[in-house]
Amino acid sequence: MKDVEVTVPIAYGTISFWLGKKADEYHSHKWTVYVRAVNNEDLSAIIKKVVFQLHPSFSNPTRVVENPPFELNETGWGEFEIGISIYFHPDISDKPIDIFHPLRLYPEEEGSQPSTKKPVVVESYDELVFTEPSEGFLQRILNN
Ligand code: SLL
Repeated sequence: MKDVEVTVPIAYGTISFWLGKKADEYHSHKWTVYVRAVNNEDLSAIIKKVVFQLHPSFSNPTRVVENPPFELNETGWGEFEIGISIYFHPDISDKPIDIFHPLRLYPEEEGSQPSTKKPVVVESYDELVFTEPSEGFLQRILNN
């Protein structure tokens, strides 16, 4: 559709918890990396899959999530840049969007003690903009 633009605000980020007594050398934290709509709506009308690229120290570091919620849970010991590739349904775009997101496990505030209750959260916002969307795509998001 000409002169139509669809803008979808998204949030992506990581949330991590120190495991406290349950921590061991290689699994000191549990964490989640996610992509979601800012209004928490279901993104599956738009997103076909999200590929999370983890550090090579993880087994099977390329993780594909094909259904919502587009998130991944893991445990680990270190901070690294997570690659996030968002793939769209074929009638929307054949170009994935590639994002890098820093996984943080340790709080940045000086003097803060590790806590099993207070997560370390890093969240970013972005907008997906689709120009001249197809009829099918518009129908799907309007009926969503
Ligand atoms: C560092 N540059 O040296 C970083 C790399 C990698 C973290 C951190 C693996 C966990 C698992 C894991 O946490 N890797 O083996 O399951 O600090």
